[in-house]
Amino acid sequence: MVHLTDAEKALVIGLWGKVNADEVGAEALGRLLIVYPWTQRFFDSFGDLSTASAVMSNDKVKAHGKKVITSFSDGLKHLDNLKGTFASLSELHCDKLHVDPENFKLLGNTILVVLARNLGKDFTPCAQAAFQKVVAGVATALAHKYH
Ligand code: HNI
Repeated sequence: MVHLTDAEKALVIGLWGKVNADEVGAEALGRLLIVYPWTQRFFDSFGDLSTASAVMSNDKVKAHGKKVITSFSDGLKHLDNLKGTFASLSELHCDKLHVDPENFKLLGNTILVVLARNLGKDFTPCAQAAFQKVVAGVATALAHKYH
């Protein structure tokens, strides 16, 4: 279970308000597909993913990144109940989408990279630690219903 102190929660919510979440989602999903190209197998209907620039300018990647990050943002409002919040999405990714849950950790990593780029000096070691807990908590919650 992820546990954030009240100060960490406030830090996370405050910093999240400073970034353009849709852009973070699109860039994080794009980076996932580039850095870990085997993740492309889940998105064979997305068209051209053959080069880094094709991935980053692909409208379906952008739209799906936005969808994923909207759900992630919703999780930030429920940091004390991530498992409940992501229960049905966990079932969907397991039963219907057959996404290996290791991929949730990989996406968490690319979200951190994009936050670091966007927040610059505001992404202090405390903020990094707090967000690291959040992405780990979301990944654990999304994997919770796997069987
Ligand atoms: Ni994910 C669909 C949320 C990580 C592969 N995913 C969704 C939807 C949401 C969502 C919301 C839309 C559900 C619906 O249509 O009802 N995904 C999330 C979140 C994370 C995540 C919050 C992690 C933070 N998904 C991943 C990862 C992969 C992934 C890491 C694969 C590498 N997701 C999918 C696929 C779909 C999907 C595939 C269906 C896409 C489609 O529309 O065909």
